[in-house]
Amino acid sequence: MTNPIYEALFAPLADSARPFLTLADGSGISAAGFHDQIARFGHALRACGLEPGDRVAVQASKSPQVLALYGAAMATGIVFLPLNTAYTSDELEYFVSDCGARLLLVDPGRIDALAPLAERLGIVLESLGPDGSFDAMAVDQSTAITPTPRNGDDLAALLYTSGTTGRSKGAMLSQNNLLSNAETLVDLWQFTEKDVLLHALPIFHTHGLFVASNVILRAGAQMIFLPKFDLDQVFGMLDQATTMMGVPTFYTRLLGDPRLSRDTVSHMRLFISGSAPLLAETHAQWNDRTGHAILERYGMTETNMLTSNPYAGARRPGTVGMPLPGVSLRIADPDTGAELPQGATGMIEVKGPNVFQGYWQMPEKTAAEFRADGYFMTGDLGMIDDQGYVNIVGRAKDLIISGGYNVYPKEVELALDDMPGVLESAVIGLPHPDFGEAVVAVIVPTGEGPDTAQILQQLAETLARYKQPKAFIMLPELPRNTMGKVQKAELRKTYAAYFKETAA
Ligand code: MCA
Ligand code: AMP
Repeated sequence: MTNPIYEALFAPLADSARPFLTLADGSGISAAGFHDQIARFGHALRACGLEPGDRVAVQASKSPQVLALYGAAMATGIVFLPLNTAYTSDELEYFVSDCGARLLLVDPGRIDALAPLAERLGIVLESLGPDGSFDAMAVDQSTAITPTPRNGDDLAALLYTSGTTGRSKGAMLSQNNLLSNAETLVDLWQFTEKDVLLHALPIFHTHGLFVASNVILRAGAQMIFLPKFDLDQVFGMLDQATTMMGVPTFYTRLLGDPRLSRDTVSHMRLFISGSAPLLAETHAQWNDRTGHAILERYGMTETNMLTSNPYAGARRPGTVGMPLPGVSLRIADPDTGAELPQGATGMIEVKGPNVFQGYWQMPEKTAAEFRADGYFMTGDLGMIDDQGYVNIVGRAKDLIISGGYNVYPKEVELALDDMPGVLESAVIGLPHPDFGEAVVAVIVPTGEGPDTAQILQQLAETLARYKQPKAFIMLPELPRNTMGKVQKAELRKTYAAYFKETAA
């Protein structure tokens, strides 16, 4: 094969009149029409001077164009770097300069604001989407493309994940990492060309891009491609879908809507949840209300998907199921790496064709997260029960997952500690009815203490909105152990009911 991922996922779209995408306004894009766009974009990438192995970064609103750009990057061997649209210019600058992107594509309305950044970094800046300058460059290009030869170990995408020490790391994903996982998931979840996936996830992270889109492409299926998760749009299109993938917030919001009933979802084949823990309570409510058992699975940016509840067997609430075929998963002593007996709790460690190639230009960080025998340490604490189901029981990493987005407390604390009126801070995740966990800043003030409105205003310049605290708690001092380490677990316990109480 000349270019495995292109051949397996995108080439089959060419010359096929079958529907591929249905958009929120009801209009459709055929498989062949989408492939034409991939080809045109591929030529435009080459015309911008990009060579195989170069990076193209994109921070643009969800659209078929962004998905076609992904296909074009795969066809031309250019490394795809999608970025959360919530990132501020400061965050964007770090990612783009760290990976040495040659081209940055953004929404048309952002060109003026980002022109100085592009000039400073010496990168080409174009706009993507309707009226985009990149689209204009592509419009007259050929709809036939010869893919650039690649092999399975070549880099396909770079996805940045925040680090516990503050600096984000670019996870390097090869063609085989992505393709092997898509093939496994298509088989396991029994996707076929008859499926229509309701796609309301963002496409700048693994869940919406690689799990959802790659599975659909590999299965030759189609998607209802919504710009974001919006209850009215979801209920408006659900009758045309057979499957949906979402983060737990999708399911709790749907449960909060009176339109959800057995009737509205009786035609659906499968609901899948991931990216954050799905409460057993949500699983049970969904089952009662709709008759469907949500299938929960678990993965990471660095590894794609790792485990899944079974398609045919029992989907057990509060568990993430069994390791995927081809994935070796063990529970190990976090300090020594020694494998622990079944039933013990320890670090979840994994190995398989889905596990990434390392962090971009960070060999020491990469080495620090792999054991000598090649297992990757996920930072999640788990236990395998007597029926082989993996239970995630905690995290060895200091991480908050809010509505499926990861927030590393250290990054927020570093920003807070620099602010006037803040002596020190501890950022924690507290249970939240909508986001699962919400970011909360516990602050030890100096003097009269900080003005929280001013803090939020200042944070808005540097941190994406979803990373900003949803609440502030002022304390005279932080609880510490005898070693002087802040006891975040104690803070989480003390304020566990914070959002329940504030909502009451
Ligand atoms: C939006 N806001 C958030 C979040 N999203 N705050 C905290 N956490 C969030 N996730 C902010 C908005 O900026 C806004 O702030 C306020 O909250 C309310 O916005 P709302 O309109 O409710 O937000 P939304 O547009 O409905 O978004 C909520 C969402 C969205 C639908 C849950 O966050 C989402 O699509 N999440 C999916 C994330 C995802 O795909 N993760 C996969 C990562 P204000 O009004 O104050 O300005 S991949 C991964 O984790 C691994 C690999 C895996 O296993 O999948
Ligand atoms: P990310 O770095 O965005 O790829 O997030 C990966 C992390 O999300 C994992 O290490 C887990 O902590 C968490 N995660 C993903 N899926 C699940 C799930 N089903 N249940 C609990 N945590 C999950």
